[in-house]
Amino acid sequence: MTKPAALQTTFDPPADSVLWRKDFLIGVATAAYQIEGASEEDGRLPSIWDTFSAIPGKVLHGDTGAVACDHYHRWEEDVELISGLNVDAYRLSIAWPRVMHADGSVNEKGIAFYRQLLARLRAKGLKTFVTLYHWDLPQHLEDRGGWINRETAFRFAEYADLVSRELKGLVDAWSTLNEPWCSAMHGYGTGHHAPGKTDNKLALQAMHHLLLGHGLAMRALRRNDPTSLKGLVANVGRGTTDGDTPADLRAAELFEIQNNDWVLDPLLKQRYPAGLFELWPGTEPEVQPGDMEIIGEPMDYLGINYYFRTNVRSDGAHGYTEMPLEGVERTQMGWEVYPDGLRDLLLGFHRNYANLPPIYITENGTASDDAVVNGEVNDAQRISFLNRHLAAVDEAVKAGVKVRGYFIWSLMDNFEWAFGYERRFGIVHVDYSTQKRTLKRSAHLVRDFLAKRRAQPD
Ligand code: IFM
Repeated sequence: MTKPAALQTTFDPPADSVLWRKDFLIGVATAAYQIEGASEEDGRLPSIWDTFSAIPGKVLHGDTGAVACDHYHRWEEDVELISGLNVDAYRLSIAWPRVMHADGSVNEKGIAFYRQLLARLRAKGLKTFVTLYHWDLPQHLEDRGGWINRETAFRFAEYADLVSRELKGLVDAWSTLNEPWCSAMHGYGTGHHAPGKTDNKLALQAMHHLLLGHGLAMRALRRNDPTSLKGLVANVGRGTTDGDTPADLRAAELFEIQNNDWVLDPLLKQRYPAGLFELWPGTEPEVQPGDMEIIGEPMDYLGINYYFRTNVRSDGAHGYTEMPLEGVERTQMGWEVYPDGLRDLLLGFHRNYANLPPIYITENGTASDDAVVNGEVNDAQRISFLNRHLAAVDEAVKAGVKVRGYFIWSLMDNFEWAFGYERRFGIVHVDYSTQKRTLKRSAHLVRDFLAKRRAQPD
């Protein structure tokens, strides 16, 4: 499926690129369930992903996060790995079921793990970007309705309160949620993710409670840790059409309303976009007075995760249907490589939201079928992907969008949710039978570029 392309295999941004600026943060990212393993250790409670991945047929090859990259035991080696890449920052997530008992009290062993990890990262001079919720809801909360239950938003705020009291001073930037679109849509709409429900109306309600939880958590974070940055990480998708009818053009708009505005409008305009209910009539969530003001709590930054573009056409009714383009470059996930989409979305958000906070690209990267050959991993497609997406960010910055940094997804190969361990997103290869980490060629190039940048006079 991947179109053979002339792949760029060096990493050498032009002299006027924002990448050379030392205050433009470059980092790598991971998430707890995808790398930690140790799913039953030190009092960690089961999460919805432990339950979901144990159901036959839900995850490719029956993979689970029980061991993953064994980061819980290998964190010291992994901090050395990150620090050796010369990056400025590391983005990680905290496992809610590891740090909070079911009665709401702190699990001392769980919080101690993150305290020592964050302290070591800081000691190495790395900035810490910490996500509170990257999809691993404690199972006991799912048993009471999960994100369909309004109460979960309040439990989330209590969790944010506890963690920010415990870890205050060790975090440079907090993110409340990672990709609420995926939690709501894949968790409750398509059912591809835990907890595996399949009803768009539930997805709309889950989204409302996720966003309400975000707003309540923002207030707790601000109270407990006033000097850190606070925000949310949203995944966004570019939707275009190769059709030429007004209905096709509207289909592309509806795609972006569903994928982007559904999350960004409530956060930045305190309302859901009307087009969402044009697409899915009768799915309006229950909203209580005051909810939208809580959701619209001002953010210090917005995290943007971008991966690909989707081509759509009108479905002949009120919606869109996906029409994959032929002859385009695709990744191991089957996703189209489309760097212009990142630039265009950033420019669009800049135009559309007067109160858009500064942006960090909190995830961007690609999966490829990488293997170690004679001790080396030549991930040419990833090198080309990173070069072109970073160039797109540079274009957006030059056009006036305030982008402050960029995180590669991911530091290392890990548990790619419903695709298990088959899909490799890391710039570091992981051999899951030995847990050996091997720097891919992309990691060598990023490391060497950042060493050169550091050596430049200020
Ligand atoms: O691996 C995921 C990550 O957890 C969330 N954003 C997208 C990545 C690639 O699918």
